[in-house]
Amino acid sequence: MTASFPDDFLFGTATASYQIEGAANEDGRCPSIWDTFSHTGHTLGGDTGDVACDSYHRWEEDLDLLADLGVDAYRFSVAMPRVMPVEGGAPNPKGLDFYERIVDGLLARGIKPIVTLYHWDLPQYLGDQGGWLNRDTAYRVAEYAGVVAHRLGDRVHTYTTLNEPWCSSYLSYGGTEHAPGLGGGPKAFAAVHHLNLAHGLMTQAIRGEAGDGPELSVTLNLQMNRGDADAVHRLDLIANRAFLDPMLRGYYPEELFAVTRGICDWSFVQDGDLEQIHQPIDVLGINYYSTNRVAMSGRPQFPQSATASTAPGASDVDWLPTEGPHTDMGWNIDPDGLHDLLVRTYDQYRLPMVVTENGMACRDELVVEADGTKAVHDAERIEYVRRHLEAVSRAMTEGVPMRGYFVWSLLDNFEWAFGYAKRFGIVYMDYETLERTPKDSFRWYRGVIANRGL
Ligand code: IFM
Repeated sequence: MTASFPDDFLFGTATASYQIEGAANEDGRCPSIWDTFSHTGHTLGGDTGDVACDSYHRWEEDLDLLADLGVDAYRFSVAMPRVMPVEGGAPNPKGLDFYERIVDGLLARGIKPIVTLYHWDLPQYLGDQGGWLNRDTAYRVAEYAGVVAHRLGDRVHTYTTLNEPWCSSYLSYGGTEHAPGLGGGPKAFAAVHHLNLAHGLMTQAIRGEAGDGPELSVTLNLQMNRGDADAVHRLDLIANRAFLDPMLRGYYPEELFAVTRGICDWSFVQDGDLEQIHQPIDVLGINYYSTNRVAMSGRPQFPQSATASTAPGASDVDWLPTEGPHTDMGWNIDPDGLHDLLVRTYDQYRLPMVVTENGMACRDELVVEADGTKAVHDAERIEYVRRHLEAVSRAMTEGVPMRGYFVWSLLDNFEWAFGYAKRFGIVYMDYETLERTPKDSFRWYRGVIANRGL
């Protein structure tokens, strides 16, 4: 074996509500900012999450796939629009029932539920009041977290407050790539802070309702940047430390204020906020796909119109072309980057970690074999996952406490602004028939899990 993992290491796969559930108008669910965004021409081909993988109806089939795969844990997200569909109203029992069925269905199959509470599908009624630019959103989302924790309690192994707040702030309010696509440049810093505040309030609400049994965590897509040292440092402050430091150390770095002077006065940070944000958590989730090559651009920090070619949140930095090979997303393949990121993050923050997402978009093709069975031969994805698991194992050998690894994703699904054009699943989705076909990577990963190693 080139890498082996302990028995308590969690092998799993991950998904998110809006990306797989569909059933957008059922059982009382209200629209989210992603329904609005996708229905107003902001996604490739006008794709929406209306049907997606229809997991809202086919959840048992999906849980059976997980059981067949032999995973230790499954990471999925709860949709606030299902649970709190009416502004100021009572929780929706049908929404809570749905997630309870999933949790109980997982437990019945011997699979640990890992619940993400916010994976970007903010109710539109909160979006209408400014979304994450509005401080009140943090309090509403924390209330919802408490409602979910009250119902699901300690049946959940780990509650994750937020998924990738970098995306739900910079890409969503600074840039235009993600809902609501505000394109407000430095306005995104208010969203950053309110997401941080939500994280702190959510952890307290979850602990209050679910007790000390479940683990608490947050998932960050920390950047691993290479290239010009000034640019790397600038992005470390804006993309990484703007979240890590308040959550895990209780402060914003002074240098972050310095590099944003003149464009953001941070007056939205109120007395006592940092104490609220800085709450004990058990494990840090890391989503990792690729690395960036960066350089200072010579442009001023934050012209109002940041473009996709600039680093969101830092318009004075350019993202340069990276060395190949690249995935179908155009992202470079750099497993050493994962190793280096895990080692660096542990050196600085000393928390156990779990890779909550890692995987590859490929141009998968469904083929019909001579015997009539359907298959997808995704050797590239197998190689990608194998090399990244080796990188995790290397970090562990060097003393980094890694608790698990989750492939993104169980199913091909709605890839946000790219709609259904990008396939990350280890199970192929036929979007016409909604038939699920396990790919070669599914069978390969099953072997890895069974052998506890490569
Ligand atoms: O599909 C997304 C997921 O929702 C968040 N992390 C990155 C994935 C691939 O882009």
